[in-house]
Amino acid sequence: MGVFFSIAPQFTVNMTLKIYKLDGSPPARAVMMLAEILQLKHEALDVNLMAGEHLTPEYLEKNPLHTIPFLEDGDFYVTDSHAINTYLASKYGGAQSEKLYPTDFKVRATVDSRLFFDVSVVSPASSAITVALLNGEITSPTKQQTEKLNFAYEVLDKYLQKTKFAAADHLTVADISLAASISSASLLVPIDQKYTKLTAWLNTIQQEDWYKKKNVPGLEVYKAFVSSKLK
Ligand SMILES: N[C@@H](CCC(=O)N[C@@H](CS)C(=O)NCC(=O)O)C(=O)O
Repeated sequence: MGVFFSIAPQFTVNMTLKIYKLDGSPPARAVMMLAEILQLKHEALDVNLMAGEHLTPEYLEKNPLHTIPFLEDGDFYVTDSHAINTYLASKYGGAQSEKLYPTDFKVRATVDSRLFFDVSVVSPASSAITVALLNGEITSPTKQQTEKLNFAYEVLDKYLQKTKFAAADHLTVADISLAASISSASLLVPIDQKYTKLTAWLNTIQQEDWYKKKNVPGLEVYKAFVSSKLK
């Protein structure tokens, strides 16, 4: 009876998906990696932050926070890479949805906690250094900045002692966000080899085609910037 309705409308790929991004931006790369994993049909639009394209009245009307990445799904808007990725995995993940963003309350809470760990610990520690380099305030990370990133590495290494990936024994959206952030952070403060689980996890992720295609090119852009500033 219900067989004729087996293709749920929420899994229909919407041709109007637009992703505003910049390859050098770690959170934008996290969204582009997930879009690649899901083979999402979308339009990728570069937003030149240096030219202030994120501060135009049109962009601010849609995204008052003026950040990238930013998602437009028809007339529905999502700000923040973590919110974008949980939305995309839930709505367009199809058969991969349950693995990428599990519905089990406890597993989902663990995925969310790793995503918030990225938002509240890893990304701020990394971007504080990037911004200070950009403003010419530092030419190498300060002791305190280095300690903050090392703390993030230590915590993630501990999580990875419990599960093969950041939140479970399989890849979830948390790994995608953390892969973008940690690969970028490691250019600022190298990951000490003593973090064996973290090093092994990053090595595993670096083998993935979606990582090579959607993280590596932007990481190279970021690396060129960092190398031009670090002494
Ligand atoms: N938590 C946000 C961070 C987004 C963010 O800060 N993006 C930076 C580029 S990496 C940006 O858009 N900066 C411009 C601005 O904030 O005006 C996310 O994950 O999307």
